[in-house]
Amino acid sequence: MATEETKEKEVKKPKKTAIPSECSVDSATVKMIEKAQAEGVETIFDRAITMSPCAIGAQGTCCKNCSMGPCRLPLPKSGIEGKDERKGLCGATPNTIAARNFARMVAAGASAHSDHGRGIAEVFLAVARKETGDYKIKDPQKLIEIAPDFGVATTVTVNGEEKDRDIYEIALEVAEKALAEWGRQEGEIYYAKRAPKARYELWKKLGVVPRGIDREIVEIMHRTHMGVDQHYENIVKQCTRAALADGWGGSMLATDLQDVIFGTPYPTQGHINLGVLEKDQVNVIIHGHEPLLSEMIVTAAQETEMIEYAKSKGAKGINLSGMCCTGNELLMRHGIPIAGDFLQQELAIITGAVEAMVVDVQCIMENVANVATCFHTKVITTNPRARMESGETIHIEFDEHHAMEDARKILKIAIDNFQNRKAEPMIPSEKEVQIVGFSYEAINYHLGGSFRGSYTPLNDNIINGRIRGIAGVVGCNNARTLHNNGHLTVVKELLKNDVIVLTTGCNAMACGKAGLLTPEAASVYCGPGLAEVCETVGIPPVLHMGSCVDNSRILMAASEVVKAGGLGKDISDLPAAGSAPEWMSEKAISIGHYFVASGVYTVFGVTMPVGGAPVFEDYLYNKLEASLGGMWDFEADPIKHAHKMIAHIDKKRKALGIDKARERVLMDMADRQKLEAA
Ligand code: NFS
Repeated sequence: MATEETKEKEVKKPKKTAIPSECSVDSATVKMIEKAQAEGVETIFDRAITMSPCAIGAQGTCCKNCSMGPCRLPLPKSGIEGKDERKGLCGATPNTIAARNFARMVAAGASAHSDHGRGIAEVFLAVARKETGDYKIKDPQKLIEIAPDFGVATTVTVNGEEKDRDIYEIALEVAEKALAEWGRQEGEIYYAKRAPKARYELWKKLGVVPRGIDREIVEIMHRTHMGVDQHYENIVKQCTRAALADGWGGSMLATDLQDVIFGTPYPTQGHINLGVLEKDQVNVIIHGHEPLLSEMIVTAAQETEMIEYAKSKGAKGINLSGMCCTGNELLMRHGIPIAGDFLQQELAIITGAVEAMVVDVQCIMENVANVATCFHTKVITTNPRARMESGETIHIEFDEHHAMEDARKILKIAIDNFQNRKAEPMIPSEKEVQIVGFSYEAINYHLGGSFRGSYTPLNDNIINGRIRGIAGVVGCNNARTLHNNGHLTVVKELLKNDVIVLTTGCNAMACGKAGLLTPEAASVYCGPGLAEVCETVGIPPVLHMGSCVDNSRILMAASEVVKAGGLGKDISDLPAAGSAPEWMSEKAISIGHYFVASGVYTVFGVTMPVGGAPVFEDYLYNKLEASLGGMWDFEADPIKHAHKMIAHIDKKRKALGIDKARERVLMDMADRQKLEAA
């Protein structure tokens, strides 16, 4: 029994804290963790030290889908010899349990992206109906391009003469059809046909073309209920439908409709890291995922009246910056700086310079509200789906019908808070420049030029071996691994081996902070072939394609590469691979699975919650390729991770018969070097 003295010691014993330099490879992050610890403010990095993950959950073999459990089926330390006898009370095997858990992650991830998409579609409908004056159709060209996918005509014949239809008329029809995609009970989502023909035919043959988005997600929840689907292969089949409904449905609709109302991104310059905060200005961080309100905040922050109001309170102006994917959306379209990635959200507040953190949905840590109470920062929640119990948050509910009014109200709260700073802020100096905005339309334009927009030059350079292959490297940060290290090591290793990288989400932010999103990075980090191509075209070797819903842009880019010819008939024929080196969210699992289902070999880092079910694991990592052409893999070591991707790319080059071309390119280089040395 503890004596009074030992009890006191226990209370006083300082909590274990993280060692800042071991938390991140980003110096701004390290500095702010040090500041947090000096001021006694706990962050996620400390909690990752004091709390270990559950070993059984991490294996994917804990079932809590009924009240007879949780049934926990850890893999015996000695492994399985002979028949695997493990089962839950109902008899569910580790494979059934891990597959169910995996499926529920797909369902949650697909829901997050798709519900975001639904929100955009609803606002788009309000715009088309002219119910809101705050939003407009900013990119009518994109609307005209997507309308045929919904079977909506863009012209009309009057007295034998073909005329353009009114843009709002087109918008209304597209909006109604788009919104109906969520509730579609039969048939298939419109965008499935955007995939290369061979892919679409394969999906048809396998019976996995999604019906409605909501329907596929609901069906996962049904099948994973106690006592329903008890075969991991059949569960994965439903994962495929739901994930495809996300990638080629909810996410792709979100991307397209956002482009129509906010503009399609084209290359622009922006800045990134905590150094974008301004000491003398009112700092407002916009954090989350839906750009609906944040687009209005951008407009409101430019109003003279608002700037004057900020000045009247002693500030030099209003400084907006983004965080997570709302940040990516604003960066891509307006060049608004990004203050940081997922793991930097608490740290931004710890600078003491943030007047308001405006949050909407997804990837918002509840602890930002607690951290904010140690400083003057106001945390403002704006979405009815996302409120907070912790801290002292303010809720201003966003409504598209009075969006500008909401935006002004929020900015006023931030401005009024400027004078409440508790101490001199400490803003790290780190701030990198980056070139962003590579929508698949922009890549088309950049590679082919304005008269000859096409992916052909990219294909030519893949065929001739200067570019070895294409990688999509995406996904989150994870406090269980060295922040940004996995992202940067994987990406740099790929570049060194002449693999061009397409990026989104928090990987894009890691790359931006490390200076990889500039054309100049090509000569520093790339192999000779890729460097030559990037230098000739004037593009960075890592192309920032946007937020996580914008992974749909990667699907479109891959489809365009197939259509440009010479690299096979399907996405699965391409010398390409996917990766999420530091993933953590359920959205990443949904994305991973729609990449796989689209024919991409996809490697995840950190951990995969399937290790406790070896048969299911083997199905995902090996067997799935036979049916889908793509498959999952896992590799925690970032160098090996990159080399698994490169090996797959080489396998595909060989199958296409273009492996010899690369040998010639390498020989050319060696010969050139020999000449130079002589
Ligand atoms: Ni994607 Fe973007 Fe980042 Fe992960 Fe979260 S912000 S939606 S989920 S953490 S990449």
